[in-house]
Amino acid sequence: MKNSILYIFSLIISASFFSCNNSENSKNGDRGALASSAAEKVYVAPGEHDDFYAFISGGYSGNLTVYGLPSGRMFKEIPVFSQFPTSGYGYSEETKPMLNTSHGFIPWDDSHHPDISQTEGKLDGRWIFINGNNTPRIAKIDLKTFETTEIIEVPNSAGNHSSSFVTENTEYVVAGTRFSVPVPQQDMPINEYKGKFKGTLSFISVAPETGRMNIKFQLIMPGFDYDLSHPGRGKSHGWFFFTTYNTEEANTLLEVNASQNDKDFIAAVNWKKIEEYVNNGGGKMMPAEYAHNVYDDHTHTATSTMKKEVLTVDPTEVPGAVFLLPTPKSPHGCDVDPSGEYIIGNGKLSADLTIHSFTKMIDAIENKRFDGDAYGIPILKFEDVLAGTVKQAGLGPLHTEFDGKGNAYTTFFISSELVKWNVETQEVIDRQPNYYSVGHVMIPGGNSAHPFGKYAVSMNKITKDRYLPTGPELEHSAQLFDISGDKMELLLDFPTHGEPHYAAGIPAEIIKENSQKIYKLAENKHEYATIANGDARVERDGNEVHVYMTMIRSHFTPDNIEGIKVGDKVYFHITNHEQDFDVPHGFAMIGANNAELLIMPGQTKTLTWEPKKVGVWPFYCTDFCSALHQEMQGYIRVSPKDSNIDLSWSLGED
Ligand code: K7E
Ligand code: CUA
Repeated sequence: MKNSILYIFSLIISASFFSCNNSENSKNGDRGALASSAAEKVYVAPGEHDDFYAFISGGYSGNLTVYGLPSGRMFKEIPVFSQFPTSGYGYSEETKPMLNTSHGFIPWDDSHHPDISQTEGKLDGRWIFINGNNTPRIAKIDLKTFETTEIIEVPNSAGNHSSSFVTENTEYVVAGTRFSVPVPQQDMPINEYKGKFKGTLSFISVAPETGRMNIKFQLIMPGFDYDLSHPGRGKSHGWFFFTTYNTEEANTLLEVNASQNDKDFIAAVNWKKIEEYVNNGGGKMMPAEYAHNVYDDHTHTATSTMKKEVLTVDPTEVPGAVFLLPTPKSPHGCDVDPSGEYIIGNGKLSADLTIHSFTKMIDAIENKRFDGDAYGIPILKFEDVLAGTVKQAGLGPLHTEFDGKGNAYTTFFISSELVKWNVETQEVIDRQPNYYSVGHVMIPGGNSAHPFGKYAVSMNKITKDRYLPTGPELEHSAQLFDISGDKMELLLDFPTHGEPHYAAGIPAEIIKENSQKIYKLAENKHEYATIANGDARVERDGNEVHVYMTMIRSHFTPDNIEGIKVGDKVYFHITNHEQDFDVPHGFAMIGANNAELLIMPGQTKTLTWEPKKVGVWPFYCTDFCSALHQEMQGYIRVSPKDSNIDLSWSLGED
């Protein structure tokens, strides 16, 4: 025990040394000729477009940000798990159901790993998936509209971290639990964790046409911490690999107690075998409660359905489906090279990188060369599956990506560097410092059979002196490298929003032509849409008032409403009648306890307002939409609760 504490201490101390060194470097940094050639490489002339989209997770912002590469310019923040006042996501009546869970309305999450849909191992650019860690959920964003269109909660999970990675035809998006818990949940002593808590690995099927998600099955695994995962591909398609730590099954002082075993495991799951088993009636339905939220582009409205059961699979009942590969030492990242042969365990407390061979693994399984079992799951022998080791590559390896040219790029958190090495020979080719303490690295297409090995983006945890100071709280910092040559070249620093963990990049041409420009008004099926201007009206139903409103440059119809009373609940259902690209209008109502709405052309959104004070209260458009934007305004007259003023409204006549 002492040893491991000392070891961790020495890692922490070396981390601070490295940081100091880096800081020196940056101040005396090599500006000049080098810098100007780097500047040219990231320069995207005014009006020109970037070559790649980068979708960078927001971590504790709960959202996903969209950047261009190589410029590092941010284009959009896509709200996913968090309420977003900028557009009204999670505030509008239409989008509130997106954030519904079995725990009620949850306006936030911690999102880590975006992954783009694939067809035959290639990025197809249809959807991007991302996990919510805290209240386990998987979200799907449609890359036509760049809007979150589906969120499914994952029951029997906690700390949904080894998520959300897709298989090579997007058959499944996978969600593994980081914290094992009682399954099903129950009231029990925490110190009875060992043997009683379980970790679930959920395989969520994705319908090929619609992308609709559905939990196909949950594998109930031993109570380890399932940290990261990646799919097999090519020869290993049909398998999925998960790193584990805390195979000690400690429930307290994990920083020491979960670092006892010399090796933890990578769990190899043959999902095709389990799929066959459940298709033939295998598995057990278990009562569960989880929300499935779906947004419809035509009704512009989300619905939330509470599901009541989930199909579970005991791995010991499907022989040949799950195996454990010993892997040093509390591995974090679990990465599979583009050929599908090599499975890399980034043992975060180890100085070496472990590379397993898929071929050797299959061979060992076929010859039944096992080294005992854990809760009935066969353990393979380390030497039997090992393809090789990258020796002393750095300190604190976290994640690895690939360039499609036979090279791997591993991040080292403690020694704060990006290390390039050859996958076949396991020799280190190059190393570049990161400013500071890198987490993930992203190469566009890095989690696919066909990466685009031109750029790598490292996402760093510590910013310190890289930018002008902004008080104690700083944005995180990403660094863009040109990886087209033998040596990596640092091109650019750019700040990122929230805490990026992973990111997913894709050549712009795969998605930009499909990017939707407007919603067609004629296809608007919203329950409260006002398609014809003459249909704008106000209706009362008890103390509920429904305002059917339209907006077009630069007018609201109606723009004056009387007969509203204190104690009413007013629903503004507003339809944007514009049919031109990039002409949203906003809507803000004084005293509303939510946010503004930003409404896209052809779309309907609803804001709720509960007036509390008598008076005449204005509303206005929040988006500068025309030269007469400042004139885009209106009034609501609010009378006392017992007044008998009739509802009336103006339709644009004088
Ligand atoms: Cu390493 Cu959540 Cu992928 Cu952060 S995780 S770095
Ligand atoms: Cu509409 Cu400003």
